[in-house]
Amino acid sequence: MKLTEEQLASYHNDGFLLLENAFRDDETEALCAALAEDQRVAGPRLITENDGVTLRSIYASHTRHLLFERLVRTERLLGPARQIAGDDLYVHQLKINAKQAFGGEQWAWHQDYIVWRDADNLPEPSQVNVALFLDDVTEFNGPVIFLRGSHRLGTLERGTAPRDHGTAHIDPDAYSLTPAELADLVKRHEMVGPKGARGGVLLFHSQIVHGSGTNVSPFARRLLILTYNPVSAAPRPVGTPRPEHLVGRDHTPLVVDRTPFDRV
Ligand code: HL5
Ligand code: SIN
Ligand code: MN
Repeated sequence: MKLTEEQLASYHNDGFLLLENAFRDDETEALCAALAEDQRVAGPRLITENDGVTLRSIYASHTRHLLFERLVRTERLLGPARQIAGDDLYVHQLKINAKQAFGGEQWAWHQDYIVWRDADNLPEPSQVNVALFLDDVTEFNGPVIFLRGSHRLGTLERGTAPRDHGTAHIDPDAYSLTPAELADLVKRHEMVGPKGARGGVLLFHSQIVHGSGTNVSPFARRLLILTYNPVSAAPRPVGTPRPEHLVGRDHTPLVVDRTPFDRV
């Protein structure tokens, strides 16, 4: 899979790009089965919703399960991301946001890079997010919503963000835009919520403003979000880094793996 000049231009202009039907149903099913196994083991990489029980996010499945390890090296994800970044890449972060049926909670409006800059010392906003739809994404189950072109605004500084990030996952709530900022931004940046069948891939820039609503539907919206970072923009260690399930420490350039998923 190679992005066309048009697709690349569209990514650079909008800050996101949807590639439909990148993975087959049997492949997303295999990934969901692996996810079900992975989420059985308790630990700090599991994040719950406000009820303290329901799964909200799970981090770093690629460090525990062969299928996810292969996924981060598939040509279908790594190829487009490498074209966009124009550099060798490693995995900065991989998470699956579970957004469960009847109540998967919202993700506040935010930009990603500012969080990784402050918490992890990432030197520049050169990350490429690659989101894989593990379920059909519709207007009903809380699609990610972008402000088109807002990645070109640079970093929207937050006066209120915490200084000490400790070792935890950071919920975008801590970096959220204010209602007044949002109301102003939408005058120039249209809201778009790319939707599509499971197996779709949504590429998005680490500076684009995004968020998503509560899932009030009977359909889960499991979304795998893989963040690649250029090897040349790996963070220099300062202080105590956040744990490896949040911030990848292996900065070796990823090489494409062509092994099919049904050979696991
Ligand atoms: N939860 C991530 C982290 O690194 C940050 C957010 O959407 C990504 C902003 O802890
Ligand atoms: C994110 O901000 O990375 C997650 C948004 C979502 O899962 O809806
Ligand atoms: Mn985000």
